[in-house]
Amino acid sequence: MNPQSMILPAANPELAPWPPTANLNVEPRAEVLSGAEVIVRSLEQQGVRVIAGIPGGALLPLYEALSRCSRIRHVLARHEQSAGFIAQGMARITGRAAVCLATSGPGVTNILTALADAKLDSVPLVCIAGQVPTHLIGTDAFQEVATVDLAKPITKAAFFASRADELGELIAEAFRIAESGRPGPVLIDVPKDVQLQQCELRPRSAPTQPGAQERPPKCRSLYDEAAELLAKAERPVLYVGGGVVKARAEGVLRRLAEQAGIPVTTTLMALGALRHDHPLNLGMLGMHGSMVTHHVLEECDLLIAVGARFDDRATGKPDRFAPRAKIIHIDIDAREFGKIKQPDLAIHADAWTALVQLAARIRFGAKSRFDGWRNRVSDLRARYPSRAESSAAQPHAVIARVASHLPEDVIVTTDVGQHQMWVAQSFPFVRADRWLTSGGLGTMGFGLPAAMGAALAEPAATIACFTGDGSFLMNIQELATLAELKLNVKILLFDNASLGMVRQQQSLFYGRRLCASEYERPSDFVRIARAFDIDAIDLSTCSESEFGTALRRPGPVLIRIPIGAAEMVMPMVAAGAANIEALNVTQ
Ligand SMILES: Cc1ncc(C[n+]2csc(CCOP(=O)(O)OP(=O)(O)O)c2C)c(N)n1
Repeated sequence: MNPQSMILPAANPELAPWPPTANLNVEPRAEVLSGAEVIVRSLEQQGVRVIAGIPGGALLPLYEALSRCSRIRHVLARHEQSAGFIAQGMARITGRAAVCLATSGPGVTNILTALADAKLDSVPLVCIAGQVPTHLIGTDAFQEVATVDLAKPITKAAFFASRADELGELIAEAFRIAESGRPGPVLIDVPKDVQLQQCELRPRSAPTQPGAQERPPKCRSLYDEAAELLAKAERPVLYVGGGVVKARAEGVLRRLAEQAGIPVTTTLMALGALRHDHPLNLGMLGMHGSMVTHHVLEECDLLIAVGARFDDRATGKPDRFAPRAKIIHIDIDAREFGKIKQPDLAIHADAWTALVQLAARIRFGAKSRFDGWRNRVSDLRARYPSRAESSAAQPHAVIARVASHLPEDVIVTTDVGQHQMWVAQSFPFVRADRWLTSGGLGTMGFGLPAAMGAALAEPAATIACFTGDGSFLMNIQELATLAELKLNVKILLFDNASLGMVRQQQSLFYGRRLCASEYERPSDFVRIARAFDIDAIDLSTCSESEFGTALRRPGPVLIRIPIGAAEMVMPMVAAGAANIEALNVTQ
């Protein structure tokens, strides 16, 4: 792993050190703590400063301990799913596991979506769930659900805490698992009586460091093989996924691409890994990717997949994806090899290490070998300009306008639907680690709470949250939390009075039979936001200077942007089709 990416727990001078510095001559004294106090201490030891959650009976001992003996800031979300997404926002920005809390039963079932979302997008989270007292487990007690059973398939690990004295180890282990190798969410289910149980606690040794384990084997000779494949190739392409962003390997990616002169296409998760205007950047591939990418991949003879998992949205029909290419697949998670496409060479490594090794093997003069290929790519670009470049299509034009008022280091979040794809296609991304979208699970309702989490992690940043009216309604209650916290979140609400992406699919693939995709009575979002005490304006009635001021003034604001219901995201690959068969119609 890139050493720079190992963000160690931030030292908080305000907090008493724990464990106390060991005095080797004196037997360390055991302390008597409750399970809840052990949890709080352990979270502090991991450097946690902010957590999000909602209390309930089964979690009240933990909340009592938080208020009595900790300076950890608790953010009271208005729905547990949002608490999970707030934690995701923090984790996606810092790269460290963030913490969310949910009480037993409905609190847990509400937060599961955010955990599943974190699993598919490899986001490190630690969720602490309250559980009914041990003696009631299995009795269908009030607010009892089988939390660990529910969480297991959608988390990296799910633990049940049966004793207070094991909580310290469990929490350290949860952070280690969440952050090491391929990151992901971990849940700990803690019965109420275990939170109340007293235990003797001896000071532990130093906390484990993130990424300290799960090191993939050294595979030096495989890099030589990769270099040989590249030396024999004539039309190589780098296919870059979220693993590059997780490993903070964007710098070395650029170096490799430039040294060897290889065109780069990124997945939705890796947008910005190469600046949007970099000459080697082909743009996004997949269902709503650029036509030029589809054509380049059709002709490519060596695909170097780095931290990408050949997701169906990226590949389309897998056997028609990059059909002429040999494949080198580099991934931190060996389970990805051959899952969708059989690689000719698999390298089990984190993206940073692998790209450094490959870059070191680029032969002098390699770049000029691919001059012809780059010329061909330029021809294809001219033949298939992206829609964002070629038209003043309303959504793309609005996105460009929004971007022109935002700082270059803006953090961008989205919800799910057409607006998400328009932003993916045309926002001028310069940094991938400031792009937060629900890629794997595609969860409507992600955008606003994730933006709030990002703002909590980086209070000085500007956060632009692009959302659709359908998605926004799924976690609209968080406007209350936003008003309370006054975070610098700009909500760009694309209002087409419909579930646009569903409407689009019905229009294209279901004989234009629109069913349950249009709102009969659209909501008045400006009034709703104002009722929550959030400033709000409507782009159809405000001047350009009001618009710019709203985006630049610190603090939250909602801007309603009317979008024609018939607007479509193009190109679009139909489900089951090959990417090269993408539709590219204009309504
Ligand atoms: C929680 C959830 N439910 C349903 C879907 C299926 N779905 C995908 S896009 C979409 C419509 C989104 O509408 P909106 O947020 O208004 O965005 P638009 O497509 O109009 O830009 C739906 C219902 C989903 N992705 N997530």
